[in-house]
Amino acid sequence: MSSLSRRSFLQYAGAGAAMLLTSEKSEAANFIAKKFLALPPRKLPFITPNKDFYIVQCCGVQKVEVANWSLPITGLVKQPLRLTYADILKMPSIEKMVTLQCIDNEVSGELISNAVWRGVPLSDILNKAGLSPSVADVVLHGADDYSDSITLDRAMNYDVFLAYHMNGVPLPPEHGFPLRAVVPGIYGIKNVKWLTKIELVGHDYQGYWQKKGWTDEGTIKVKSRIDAPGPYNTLKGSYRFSGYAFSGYNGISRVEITLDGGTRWIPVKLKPTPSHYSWVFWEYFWKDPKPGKYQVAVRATDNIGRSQTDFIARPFPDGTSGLHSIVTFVE
Ligand SMILES: Nc1nc2c(c(=O)[nH]1)N[C@H]1C(S)=C(S)[C@@H](COP(=O)(O)O)O[C@H]1N2
Ligand SMILES: [Mo]
Repeated sequence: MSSLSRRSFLQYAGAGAAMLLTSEKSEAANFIAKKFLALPPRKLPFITPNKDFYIVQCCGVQKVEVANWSLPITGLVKQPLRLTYADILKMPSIEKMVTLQCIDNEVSGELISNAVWRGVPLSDILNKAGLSPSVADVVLHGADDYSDSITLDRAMNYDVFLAYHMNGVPLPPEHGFPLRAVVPGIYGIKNVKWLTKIELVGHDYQGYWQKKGWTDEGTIKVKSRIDAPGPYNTLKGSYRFSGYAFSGYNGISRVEITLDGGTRWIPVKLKPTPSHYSWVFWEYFWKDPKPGKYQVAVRATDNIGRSQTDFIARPFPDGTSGLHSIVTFVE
């Protein structure tokens, strides 16, 4: 494996990191890095408590009263349906651990969290209504006039569900109470909150973000991050690196770390993970490192062989890519 160019590494902290990149070899840069840019490690729980779960929406948190709420299933159906909250709670439910990530999440970013969701498979609800043969897309409408769609194929897969519980309690208002879509493997955009209507249409539907040029597919890209140490820290000796890797719905088969800017890649230890739809935590014990300055990066591969690319992409139009890289000093 050839050495990665510096351009192919993403730096952690905006302006300061850019400055470091351009004058990386100078003592002054080292001084600046050590003095000002060191950030503490992230210590993440594997399941994100609801109060810490990231929140993103276009148009503010919607307040929905269950008493005034019901969910119509309309459009190209044999039998239009309207389900109350009580109807939905009575249906057979499934529970899955699913990590959610915003399409706007940087490779080193915070817009990703993991929860256990309970709800009703969308396919059960669609089958209740009965599908016309011409259905192409299932449109998910939210109380904020937000909408997005998934293909009928995807919708009929049993892992797509309408969730009413998050980590064992009713959805908090900011996460979509009373009902939201959970679509494993697809960025947050299609995990519509505050559902008000499910509509079946015969064409390729363009939702809120698609009308602004964002992806209509939304497949999550393989990504990994270094959470400990934070960037620009000085280690005093042996150190346990840690972080996460995430692939959407395929699980993670391998995470590798480089301590020398990409010349040599070393497999790290993956922690047991109960769900293919969740992030995977990894660890690497670096024993007796020699004093110096190190360019550290990680890369992940999922269970269907998709590898994290070093190609740097901005969020628009279909999500970020690149490698998360940090500078680490050893004294
Ligand atoms: N109704 C509605 N649902 C929405 C959105 C929105 O703006 N309105 N934003 C989406 C986006 S971009 C993301 S990343 C996820 C975030 O879900 P969370 O706030 O529960 O983490 O909600 C999605 N569902
Ligand atoms: Mo998002």
